[in-house]
Amino acid sequence: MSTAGKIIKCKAAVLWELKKPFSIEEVEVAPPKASEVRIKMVATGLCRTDDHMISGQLALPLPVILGHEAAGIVESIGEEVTTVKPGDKVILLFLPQCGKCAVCNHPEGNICLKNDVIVPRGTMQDGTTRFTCRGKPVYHFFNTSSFSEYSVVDETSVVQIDPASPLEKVCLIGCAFSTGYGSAVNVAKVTKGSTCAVFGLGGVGLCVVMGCKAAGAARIIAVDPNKYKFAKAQEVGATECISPQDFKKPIHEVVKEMSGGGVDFSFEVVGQHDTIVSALSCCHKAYGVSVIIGAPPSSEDLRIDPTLLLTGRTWKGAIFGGYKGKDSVPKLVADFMAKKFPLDSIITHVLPFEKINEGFDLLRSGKSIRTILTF
Ligand code: PAD
Ligand code: ZN
Ligand code: ZN
Repeated sequence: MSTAGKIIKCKAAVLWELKKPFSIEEVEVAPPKASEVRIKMVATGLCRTDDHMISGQLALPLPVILGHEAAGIVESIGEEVTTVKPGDKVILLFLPQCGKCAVCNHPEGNICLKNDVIVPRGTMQDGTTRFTCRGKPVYHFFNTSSFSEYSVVDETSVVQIDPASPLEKVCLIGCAFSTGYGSAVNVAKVTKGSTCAVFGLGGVGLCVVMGCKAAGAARIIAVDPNKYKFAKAQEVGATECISPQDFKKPIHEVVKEMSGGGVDFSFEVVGQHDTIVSALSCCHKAYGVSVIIGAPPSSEDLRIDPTLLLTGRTWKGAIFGGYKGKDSVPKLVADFMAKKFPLDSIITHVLPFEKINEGFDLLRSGKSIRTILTF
């Protein structure tokens, strides 16, 4: 029997309070309104950004259903939806592409002005939510909320992909892969024969390494205090792996010495002020480019010595690897299907959705790269 137009009761992982485990609850998911799409989730990755929300490092309204790295199947559509239809396989886009705003119409930049990422409201465009639990409205997250068997998103936050693609893998194109890979190839524009340094070898950092390799970097210096990550980093292209704990001097000095004065491109993929400054300092003072990817605490300012930039360095940052989602995600899925890059290397665990708290424990203890939850 069709569920279109009806409220769906299903399971979701609700975060009622910061720093607490998720509670698996029965929620009611209202039908999509005009320009909205209801999706049956198939697979979602666990990203550190979700964990930053749980810990309070980034601010958002509660209670909330988190999750933003996901793939699923369209269950039903609201009026005026034209780009997807029931039954389509889709990837959710935590950065929307409305196609109409100043950013969408500019060749560079991808932070569509309809985004709910920079200052999250946790609602649909009309200011209301589609989730209810125990009689209370529950907030959305990044307009995706993939930690639920069903979710409602704006049409601008979802894109159809190749129906043959394995959703339990390509869900990573919804965040980690595109963010990391795009930061190397689109944002830094890594050049052939260059030397790169990558700080942080989680799911996103390893995809930066893949992007540097694909762009033809000759050396990729991978930095992480957790040596468990080194084997994976080498598997995807790192040429040298170092831990800051093995040196007495600051890690940026070590990287500068290793690269004869500074690397061409550096990437911060941790989300801490000290590593942001280390990454900036270790790129060459005259022509180095440093890219911030990690999400630092939203309430704190960072002070740096402006001379670091005066001598010629370029300091950049990007969300979702600079990709405009609706245009780029289907192409990245096609590239994955053509075996142009691997996703298996970064998937260390696959768990049923109900084991979400176990998945986050693995991430926090440094024992996983990406955990995929399947529904
Ligand atoms: P992760 O927790 O899987 O990886 C972070 C890695 O950093 C781990 O391997 C840590 O061991 C390592 N690390 C910790 N301290 C240091 C240090 N001092 N020096 C070097 N490495 C260190 O996270 P992730 O890969 O899912 O995400 C990484 C960051 O990127 C995180 O802040 C997340 O919020 C952010 C992110 N940003 C975007 C974006 O669009 N900009 C997208 C997705 C994730
Ligand atoms: Zn993410
Ligand atoms: Zn837009």
